[in-house]
Amino acid sequence: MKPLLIGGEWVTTSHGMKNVNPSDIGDVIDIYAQAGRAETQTAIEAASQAATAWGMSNLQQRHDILHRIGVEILSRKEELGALLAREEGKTLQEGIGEVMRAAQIFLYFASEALRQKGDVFASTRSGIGIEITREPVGVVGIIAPWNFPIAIPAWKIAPALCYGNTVVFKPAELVPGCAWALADILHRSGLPKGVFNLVIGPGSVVGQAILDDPRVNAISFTGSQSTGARVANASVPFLRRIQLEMGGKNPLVVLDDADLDVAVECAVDGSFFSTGQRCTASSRLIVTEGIHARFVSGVVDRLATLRVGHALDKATDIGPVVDANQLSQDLDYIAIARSQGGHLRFGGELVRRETEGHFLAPALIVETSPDMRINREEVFGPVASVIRVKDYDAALHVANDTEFGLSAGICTTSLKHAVDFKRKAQAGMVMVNVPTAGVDYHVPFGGRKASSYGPREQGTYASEFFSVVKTSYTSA
Ligand code: UN1
Repeated sequence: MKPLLIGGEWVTTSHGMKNVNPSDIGDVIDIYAQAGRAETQTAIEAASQAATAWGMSNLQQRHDILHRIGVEILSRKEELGALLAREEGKTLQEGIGEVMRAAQIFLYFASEALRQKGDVFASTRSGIGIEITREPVGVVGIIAPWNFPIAIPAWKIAPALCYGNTVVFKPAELVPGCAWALADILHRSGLPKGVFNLVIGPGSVVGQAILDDPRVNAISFTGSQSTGARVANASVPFLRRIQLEMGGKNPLVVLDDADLDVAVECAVDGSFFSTGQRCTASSRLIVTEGIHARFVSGVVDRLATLRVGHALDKATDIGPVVDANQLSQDLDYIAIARSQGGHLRFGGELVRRETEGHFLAPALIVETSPDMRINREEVFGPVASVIRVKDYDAALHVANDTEFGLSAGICTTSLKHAVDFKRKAQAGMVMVNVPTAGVDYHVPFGGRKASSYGPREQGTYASEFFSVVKTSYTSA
C-alpha cells in the first residue's frame, strides 16, 4: 500500500483504495492509503508549522528544489507517462506529453523563483519612499481533478512553492498514482519537512477537512461547478483566498471561409483527443451554412480513421472514458440529445476490445439547437454537437449564449472576423485556427462567467493568487 506524505514522513492508514485501469478493469495499479479527517488535520498543522521558515527561505534554495523536481520528472517521462495513461486512460503519447508539460512547469517556476520583483514609488509626501513587495499567502490547499493527473497538480504546486507557500495536496480519488509519484519526487527534492503534504481520500472527508480548517489560507481548486461552489461557500466565513477553475461548454466557430482541413483538425483534436475529458474541450461546433456539409463529412471521415482502445496500445488514438460513472453520464447525454431532436451522425456506441474497459466511440451529434441540454451542460466526454447557423453574427451570438466562458475558438481566413471574435468572445481564452484545448504553460490560464473565479493560473500571473501585496512607506 502506498502511504500518505505528512510532515515529511510517509504515513500508512488502515484503509486503502484500489487504483483501477480504465482500459482494463481487471488491472489494479496499486492500493493507496486513505487519509481521514485526523490525518488531513495533521497535514494542515505540518504545513502551518513549516510556513514561516519556507516563506523566508532563500530564492536559490527554491530555484534549486523546483529545478531538481522538473529535471527528475522530465528524465522519467516515459515511465510516468505510462503510469498516467494506465490510471487515467489518456493515450501513452498524450500521457508522455502531459508529463513533459508538468516538468516544464516546474522548470519555469524554478526560474520565476529568481525573478520575484516589486515596485518602487515616490510618495506624494516629501521624504518618504514607497516599496511594493509580495509575500507568501501561507498554507495553500490544492484540490485537483482527475483529467490531468500530473499537469494540473504541477501548475498549482510549483507556483505555490515558488512564491513561498506550503501545500496540502488532495488529488482526485481516481488518480492517486501520479499524485503519489509526484509526492515521492518532491519528498526527495530537498524540501524541508511539512512544506509539501499529500493526503489521498474522498472529497467528503479529506476535501471537507481542508475546507473546514481556518489554518488553510488559500485554496486552488479545479473540478466541477457544484464542488467549486462548496469551496467558495466554505471559504467566505474565513475570508479565505480562492481560485476556482470549473466547467466549460466551449464553442468552436467554423465560418464558410475557413480552411477546411484546419477546421476539421481543430474540431477533432479539441473535441475528442484526451477522450474529450478536458474543461477546454470544444463541445459546441458552431458552423455556418456554406461549409456545414463539407465540415461534417470531413469530421466524420477523420473520426473513422481514429482507433479507440487500450491507452497503452501504440495504435490507439483515443483512450477509454475514465470510469463507469463518467461513461454512463456520456451515454445519458447522447440519449438526451437524440431525444431532443439531435441526430447521431457518428459513434456514440460502446466499443469492445480484448480487455474490459470503458471504451466509447467518439460521438458527433448534428442538427442540434442552442437550447438543447447537450449545448448547455458540460458532458466531459468524447461527445460534440454541431449547431448550424446562418452567418458570423449568428455564430458569435450562439458562441456567447452559455453560462460558461473558458475557451472559445474560431476557424476563419478572414482577418475581420478573427479580430472581431477575439474582441467579442466572452471567454478567458480565445483561439484562432487552433484547437480550444491544449494550452501553453507560461501564459495565464482561466475563464470568465461560471467557468472560473479568482486570479488566473500559470505564467507570471500565478503570483497574483499565490502571493499577497505589501506596501511599505519609509521615511529615513
Ligand atoms: C488544456 O486544454 O491544455 O481541467 C488544459 C481542464 C483544464 C486544463 C486544460 N483545467 O481540462
